Amino acid sequence: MTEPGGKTVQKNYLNADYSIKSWLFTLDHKRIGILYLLTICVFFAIGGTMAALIRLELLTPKSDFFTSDTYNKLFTLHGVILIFFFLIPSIPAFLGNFLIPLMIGARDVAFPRLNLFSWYIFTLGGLIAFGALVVGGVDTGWTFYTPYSSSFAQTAVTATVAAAFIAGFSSIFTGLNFIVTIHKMRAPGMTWYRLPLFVWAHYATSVIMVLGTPVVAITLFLVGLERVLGIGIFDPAKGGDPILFQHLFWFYSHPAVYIMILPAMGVISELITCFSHRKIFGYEFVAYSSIAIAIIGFLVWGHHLFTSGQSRFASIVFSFLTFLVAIPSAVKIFNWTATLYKGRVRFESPMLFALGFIGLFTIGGLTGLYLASLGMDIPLQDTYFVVAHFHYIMVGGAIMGFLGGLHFWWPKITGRMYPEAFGKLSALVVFIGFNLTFLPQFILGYLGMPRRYASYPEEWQVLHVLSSAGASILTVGYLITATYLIWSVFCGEKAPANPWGAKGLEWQTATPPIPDNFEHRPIVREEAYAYEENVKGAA
Ligand code: HEM
Ligand SMILES: [Cu+2]
Repeated sequence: MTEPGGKTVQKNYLNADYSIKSWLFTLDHKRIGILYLLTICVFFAIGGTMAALIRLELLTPKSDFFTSDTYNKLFTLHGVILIFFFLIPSIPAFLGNFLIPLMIGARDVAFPRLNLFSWYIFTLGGLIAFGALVVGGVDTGWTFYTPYSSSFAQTAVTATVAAAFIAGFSSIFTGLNFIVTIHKMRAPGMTWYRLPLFVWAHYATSVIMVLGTPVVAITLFLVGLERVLGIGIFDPAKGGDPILFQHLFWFYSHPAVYIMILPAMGVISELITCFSHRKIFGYEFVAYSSIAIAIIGFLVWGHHLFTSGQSRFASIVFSFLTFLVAIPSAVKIFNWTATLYKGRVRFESPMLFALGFIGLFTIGGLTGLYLASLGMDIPLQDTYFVVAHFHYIMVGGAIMGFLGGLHFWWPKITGRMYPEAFGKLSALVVFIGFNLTFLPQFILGYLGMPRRYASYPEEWQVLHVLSSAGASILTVGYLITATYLIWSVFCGEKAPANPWGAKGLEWQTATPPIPDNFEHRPIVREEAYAYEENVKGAA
């Protein structure tokens, strides 16, 4: 079916129908994945531009470019857009949608209409958020801490929390869709222990989406109600409790950080096995560690409240549980490393992103343990150390995983190869730019630089300038990637069905896949990643 030579152009999901209408009303999970990709790229560009402006302001100790008010709005816009409208949906909504049915040998997700609807409400939420943030701006930070956000902020808080509330439904529906799809639509022979680890990771992520998102949705709804009706839930002047907000917010938002990272871990597992040409070491451990992260992730939110006055006993328990959540994360790192060891490793560009992920996520995770240590968190709380910690995970980890996955599946998705040398260059530039941006921030935090300020004492300027320089390099890295990927869609070499010699059902169908995914329903007869292992000592 994929044989070249025959003149007839094969029908695939891209050329099946070119009209705009066919895209806007599509029920094909692959096209919906592409719709998400386009939308989140727009949000990434917006949030990224805000980051550039923030780094511009921080070039100098005084606030010369923006007033403090504008600066507050900048970092809020940056955080809200990038967390709620880029990082959370990025891998699941784009790659998850595109790949899960292909990987399990299904024709589509369980509820295609709900899937399309999810994209619409996501986009609607994004537009409202962007509108609110541009028209009035919001200055509360992405965490919307009360009572400032509920009673005092004069900015467009209500519209922004409404936007996040609406987008939340898209997350819940996507999670639901994935769970049912994975339970019900696996091809014959695709047992749970033959599922690709990408699918396991998305299963765990979906559980968090379904169980966690309603909590933050209600919390944000209450902030809106308090602003509009003045009911006293969070404002102490009205008999409310501002700390209650922090509990409810982090009860979702801590697990949500795993919505951002687990799918990336799923991507990395796929890349590491494929480019080591070896079955992943300890498949069950990697699969179950995703589930463990999803469960323990719900028990550690209190590590965001160490300095809020919660009881010392609570802090000790939360600190302990936070250390526990590092174990399943470390299991993954260990098993990836063990897979690389003795593997026939090829350093193609997706693999470079994967190796970058491992290094950067490790730094992010380990510094999380510093923050989880009660004594350390007191001086470090709300400093740049925390900023550096989560950027190492979210930008160094999640975005590296996103780029790795994007490069890996790009030929399958678009039917074109990108220039490999540019892929390698971009992985390198992004890695260097990233470290130069965020390493100095650990030092700044250690020295005591608080987060969310437009000005700072002069002696910290050198570190800030380094960080801003790194951000410029990082931007160049992203721009290079965007350029050659877009170029490849039009001018890239035609991609074969399985350019990396990977295992997995998605590689066994045509490139790009046909509208119904497979000509015949596949039957699975092998474990996942059944690479020939008899290569001892081979170079
Ligand atoms: C090994 C796992 C991790 C540990 C032990 C850990 C620990 C912590 C701790 C204790 C804090 C609170 C710091 C403070 O405010 O004083 C924190 C903050 C944060 N972490 Fe992590 N973390 C881990 C993984 C992650 C992951 C996977 C992500 C994201 C994908 C993440 C994102 C964040 C964010 C966004 C904040 C700050 C939120 C804010 O105040 O704006 N962390 N982390
Ligand atoms: Cu947390």
